[in-house]
Amino acid sequence: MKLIHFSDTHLGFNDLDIINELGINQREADFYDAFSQVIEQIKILKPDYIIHTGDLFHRPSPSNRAITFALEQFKIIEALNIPFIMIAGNHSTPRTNLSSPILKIFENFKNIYVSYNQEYKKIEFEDVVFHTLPHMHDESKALSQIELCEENLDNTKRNIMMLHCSVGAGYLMAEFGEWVYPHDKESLFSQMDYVALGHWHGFGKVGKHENVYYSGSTERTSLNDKRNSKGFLEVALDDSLHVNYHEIQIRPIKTYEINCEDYENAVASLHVNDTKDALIEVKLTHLTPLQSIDIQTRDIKNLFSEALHVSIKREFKQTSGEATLNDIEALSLEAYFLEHIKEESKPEEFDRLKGKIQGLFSAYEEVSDDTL
Ligand SMILES: [Mn+2]
Repeated sequence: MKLIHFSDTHLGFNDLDIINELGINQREADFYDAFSQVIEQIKILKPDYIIHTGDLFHRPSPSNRAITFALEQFKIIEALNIPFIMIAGNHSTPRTNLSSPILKIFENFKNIYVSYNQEYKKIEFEDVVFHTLPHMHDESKALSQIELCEENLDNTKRNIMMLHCSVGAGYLMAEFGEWVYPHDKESLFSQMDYVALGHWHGFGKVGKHENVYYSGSTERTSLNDKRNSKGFLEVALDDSLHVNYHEIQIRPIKTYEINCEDYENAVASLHVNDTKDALIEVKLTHLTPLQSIDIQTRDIKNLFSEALHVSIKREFKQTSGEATLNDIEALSLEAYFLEHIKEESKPEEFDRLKGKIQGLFSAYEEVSDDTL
């Protein structure tokens, strides 16, 4: 028996305010592209079942474009005549009953089976039972649902468990309302042929359990996710379990550090090749306040002219001996800042920077003065 396991596709996610030639947010388009790649691979690999372990959409109420895209893709999946089992993740679970669960839109597809009501659901076929546990808000209810799962084990068939949660505290995503699977119920995993997990965005087997896997997400929902490999799992369940990770093509992310104690040399020795269409993060370290004025964001961005996006983090050098700025009655941030620069720099340098600072502050005021 062959399964394709994928997860955390976060359709509708967007970021960075970059619009592509079709008028779509580029990062949003990247997520659609990643999803399509998995579907293309499914057509080739022809599994017996397809499973998705949650966070199909990024939001409980996705945009029209995200819903339209999903319906187009599920029409393709439907035509393959392969059962597709999907559970809700925390991102697709509404927090109140005022909103209807989005996964309900797939109820009328013949080959698509959805589990989303914060309840255990047994989805049964001739040779296999899928024990689905979608995202749960309420931990005591979750426990009763896990017990239902235990009672429904079927020794005459394969048993596959599907969950969207953190197993232990090690796989938390630092999001609101995450579900942590109870440690004393992990023993249930060994009674399953395979445990498919969603929520954690990296691929991996979970600790000591030989049959428990996160497939990871198909794209990165944060620039803090520096993984350059995303994909899906091909799971073979014959005499033994074989899990094969397939990588898809995603936009690369690269990080650079420029040590400003030796700025010129640090810039000269940067390896900026292979940055075409990439997401770039540059960390300026050991900055002094004066350098921070001189080193313009534009200059750094120009070093990576072919990149899709460059984000810059500025880390200041720790200084001892705080100045006497507390004594100054600053009339404005500009005056306060100018006074600080005056203390920190030589007179001729101060004259040069003064104009620049005033220019920056006036530009800021033009932008922020939208109250009129
Ligand atoms: Mn997720």
